[in-house]
Amino acid sequence: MDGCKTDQRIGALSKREFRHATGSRKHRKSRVALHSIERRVECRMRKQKNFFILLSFLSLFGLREVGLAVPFTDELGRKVMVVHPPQRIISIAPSVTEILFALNLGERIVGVSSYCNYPPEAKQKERVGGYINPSMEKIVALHPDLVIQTADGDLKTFVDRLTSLGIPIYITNPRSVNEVMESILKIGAVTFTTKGAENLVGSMREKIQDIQRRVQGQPQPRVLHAMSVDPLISSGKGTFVHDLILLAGGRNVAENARGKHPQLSMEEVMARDPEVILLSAMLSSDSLQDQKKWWQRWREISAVRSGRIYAVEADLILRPSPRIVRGLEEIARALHPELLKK
Ligand code: B12
Repeated sequence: MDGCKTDQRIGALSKREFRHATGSRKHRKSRVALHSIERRVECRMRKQKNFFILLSFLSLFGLREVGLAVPFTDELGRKVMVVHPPQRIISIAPSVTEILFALNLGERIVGVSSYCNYPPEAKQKERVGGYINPSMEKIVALHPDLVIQTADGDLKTFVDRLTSLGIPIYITNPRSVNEVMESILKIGAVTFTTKGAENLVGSMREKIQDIQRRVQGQPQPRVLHAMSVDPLISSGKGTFVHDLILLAGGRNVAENARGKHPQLSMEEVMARDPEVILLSAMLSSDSLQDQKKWWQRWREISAVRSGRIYAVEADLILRPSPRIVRGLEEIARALHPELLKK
């Protein structure tokens, strides 16, 4: 008989039945209390036992076989139910695609954005549109059991529509180098590849610390990051590019500008007088040669006069992915060429 049910029935006894069953008033009190505690403990133990039997059953036969979805909270604080483990993943951002491949999940990816070009295998995957304008129809047609995208762009309506169709979407939102690593760990959790994610982040941390050690105590040049010219868009405080500049031993001249991705006028750039300019064209079709030439007209700027304008591969520093450590190395080499020879 179920102890929990018996407990409830005791509660349902009439006053007379109760007195008859339990003897004198004084003893009754303590006996009833003891009895009820025993019952409750017995009930709890039985429930726990059932729970452990269920758990061992699930781990033996796999949570997926019984179609169990596990709750997660994404990086915007949204609740997402993810089937264990997801088998048909769509990535809507190059950074997410790089993370999934680094976690050996390439075979489970059924769709990527048209900007996902790394690793080369990513180019063989079905394309679901741009990273800020993905195609709802293409995504739905691929029957994903998990979609992962970034908070970049204005995709709230898109996310709401997809959610209303019952497709789980996990949104990443890393705004610092630490958050990039945290985000990798969270993607590891959502895809049930926690160990792989921990190893990946561990090796990223080691490389970051190594670079920090090397640039420690060195002069810190004033740095301008330009992801496009005309308009000149830079990276301000609250971005992982800002962090990369600091970790590489520089000072970001755009740190006090308005907004995370401030558009700077040439007057503002001249007033901040960068000693190093880092160019990383947002789109690979933008010619870096043309950009470098464009800067030559601003001889008032220290970096232009001394020829310290460096092209840093955009995919290494504009994507919050494991490859930012290679981007960091490139930036550190540009700022301290004597310390980090190739
Ligand atoms: C700044 C910028 C970046 C920044 C940050 C992106 C961002 N946060 O928007 C960084 C450096 C990370 C970046 C990277 C890339 N970018 Co970019 N980027 C831009 C740029 C110059 C400005 C975007 C902007 O103003 N963002 C500010 C606002 C929109 O973002 P926010 O501050 O994060 O705020 C939003 C979110 O918080 C969101 N939000 C808030 N609450 C919620 C809730 C939910 C549910 C959701 C979903 C969202 C959400 O809404 C807010 C307002 O819209 C545009 C060009 C342009 N002029 O638009 C290109 C642009 C968006 N980038 C582009 C590209 C190609 C890239 C890269 C693929 C380049 C590369 N070589 O890899 C990478 C991909 C990054 C990745 N994750 O893999 C293209 C996209 C083309 C397309 N059709 O998809 C654009 C349009 C440039 C271009 N001319 O082609 N980019």
